[in-house]
Amino acid sequence: MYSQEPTTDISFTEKETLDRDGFLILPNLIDSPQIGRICKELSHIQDYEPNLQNQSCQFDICFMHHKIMNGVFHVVKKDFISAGLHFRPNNAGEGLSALHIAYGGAPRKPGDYVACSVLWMISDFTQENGCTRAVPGSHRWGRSPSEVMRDPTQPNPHEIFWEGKAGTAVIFNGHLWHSTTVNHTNNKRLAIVAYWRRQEISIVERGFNWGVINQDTAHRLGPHTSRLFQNRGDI
Ligand SMILES: O=C(O)CCC(=O)C(=O)O
Ligand SMILES: [Fe+2]
Repeated sequence: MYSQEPTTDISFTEKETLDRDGFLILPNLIDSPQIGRICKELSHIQDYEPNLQNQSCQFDICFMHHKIMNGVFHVVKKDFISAGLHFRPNNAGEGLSALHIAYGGAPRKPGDYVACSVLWMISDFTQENGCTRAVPGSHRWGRSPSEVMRDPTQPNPHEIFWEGKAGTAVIFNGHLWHSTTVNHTNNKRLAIVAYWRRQEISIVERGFNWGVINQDTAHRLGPHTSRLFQNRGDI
């Protein structure tokens, strides 16, 4: 299990960036040996998988990293719970997708955000291999891309690309416009995305069991960390 550095916190400037842009890119959070162990685990998983927290302790860094968890709290401002640790590969030749937001409920007032995601780059992310694109500041607009853009799969004039080395994490507001882009290389681009929700918001909103843990995982994590998930012995 990952052991965190207790003193690391998100800085004032980083909070300002998160408030203004709706995302914060933090490089070098996972070292190469750990990336290697994560890749080995992911090689057993074919495609999209919503509950990596039950698959292996190698992914625990994605919900144990002190600074990242502080960043999530800064966005949602209240107790929060996991809606799953998701394996998000972008296969060679695929990835064209519509700009979207992570939260499907009624529009929220600027500053009153109920969802936050954290994207962990497990491969290097480049524009060539289908890195994520995002529209800075769009979390403050209170509208989803499909309400504003005729075709949200098209480029947006204000979009930027999240490029970075494997081991980089991006904390992003759940109301920020973002999407995957086309992977023009012959290699799979690997990512893990952690979805977080305010505890008061139902996480079974789409009928999935996102964010549940089984008995083995609850035992591995212990009572304190298990509280980040829904503990269900029956899965
Ligand atoms: O894989 C990506 O580039 C983005 C994934 C995404 O949109 C998400 O997990 O919410
Ligand atoms: Fe998304």
